[in-house]
Amino acid sequence: MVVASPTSIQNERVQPFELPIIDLAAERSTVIKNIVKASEEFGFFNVINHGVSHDTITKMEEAGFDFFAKTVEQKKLAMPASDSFGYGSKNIGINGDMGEIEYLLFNATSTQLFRTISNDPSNLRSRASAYTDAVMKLACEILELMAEGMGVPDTLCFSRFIREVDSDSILRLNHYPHDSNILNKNKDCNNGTDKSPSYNYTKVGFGEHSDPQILTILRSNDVDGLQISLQDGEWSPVTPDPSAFCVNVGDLLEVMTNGRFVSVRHRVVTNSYNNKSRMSIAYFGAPPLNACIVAPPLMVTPQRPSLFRPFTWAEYKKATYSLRLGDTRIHLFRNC
Ligand code: GA4
Repeated sequence: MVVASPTSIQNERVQPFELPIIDLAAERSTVIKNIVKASEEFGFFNVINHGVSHDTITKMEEAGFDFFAKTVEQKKLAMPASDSFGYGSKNIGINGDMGEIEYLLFNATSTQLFRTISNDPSNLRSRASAYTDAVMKLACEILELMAEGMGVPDTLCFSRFIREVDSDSILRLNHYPHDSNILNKNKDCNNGTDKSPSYNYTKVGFGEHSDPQILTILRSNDVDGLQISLQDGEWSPVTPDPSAFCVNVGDLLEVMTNGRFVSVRHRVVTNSYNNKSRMSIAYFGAPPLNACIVAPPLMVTPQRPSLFRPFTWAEYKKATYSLRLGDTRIHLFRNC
């Protein structure tokens, strides 16, 4: 039986939390040290001076907003859903998870990208292709700094996977529409300024989960909503920074670092007091389906024995898609 996931969040206490900021223009050894520290402690950090041009980012975002402004019929026509790719609304995955979201999901390799988009609204195809190229390079740079920081001699050991032509990387545009009805109610009562609890609500935009891939590079506009789960179990809102990329460790990187880097659970909530829609663009760097996922020998020591058995990305992906969004899957691949 498919049970619907919770769609609203009540009376939750949230502690604000500032993500570590990694300035890629800083001195190399400092950058490496800080990336490793943030990946071990939080699995999340913000990257500034990342080298992805403002133009590439804004053009991608504009194309996304143009697309989501179309009617549902037009959106479905432009991006028919197939193999979980294409346009989706409210349904997340195939096992009954729901959220206050509409999205576009496509394979991030250019040939696939061309297949998913059946016509080209707002130059989406070329803009997504330029954007994906740029963030893929950024992801590789970060993965190479990570490998160096872990002392691995082959510094391409993580990035090589996502550079492959048949990498299974994904690009996802998420649109969390603001609720104009609730806003109008607030406006009627309080000239639109009040955040009165009687009308305010927090709903689930994208339920809690960890990312299954290697590394996620997320860019959002200035509307809040992303929260990460800290070690004490509290949810912490992440302040959006449109000029930065929010980077997080995925399950596969946790496995390939033999548990040193952590793939942390996160979620997106929608708040009635936001008078703008949140738009995020996520690149999920993944290996080819047949890639064998295993920690490099240096990560495994007598003091730190191998935590996971080797497996392919295809196996991991299959497990991921057979489970619910909030289910953990990494433990299924642990050594006994
Ligand atoms: C979470 C991360 C990515 O958005 C995603 C999601 C995927 C989907 O939306 O199709 C999944 C989810 C994500 C993990 C569990 C499964 C698969 C929905 C779902 C219920 C594209 C991914 O790779 O895994």
